[in-house]
Amino acid sequence: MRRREILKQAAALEKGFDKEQLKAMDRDGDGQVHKNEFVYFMLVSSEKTTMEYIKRMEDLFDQLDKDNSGYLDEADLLYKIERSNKKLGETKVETRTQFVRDADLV
Ligand SMILES: [Ca+2]
Repeated sequence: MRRREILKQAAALEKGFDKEQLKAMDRDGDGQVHKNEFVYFMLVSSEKTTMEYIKRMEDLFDQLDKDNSGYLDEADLLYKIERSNKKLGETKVETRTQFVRDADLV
């Protein structure tokens, strides 16, 4: 998209959004435009980023969210620690698990 088109789109967006634009923003198709969907749309339409890059970041999030809760939290951290423990061997597992308990992460 060229600068002229971007400025034209920005001017149009300032006036508000029509039904088609709202539909384009609604990535998950739940009929509502959430804040992140709005931000993605604005970033992509102003060429600050691409949908491909956003998709890559979403995939990275999914990889980090080991328990598929939709959030990154201590459980994901523990999963990562336990996985690295398996690589280090049984003795280290006990030590690290105790460390995690002591740190109130469980
Ligand atoms: Ca939505």
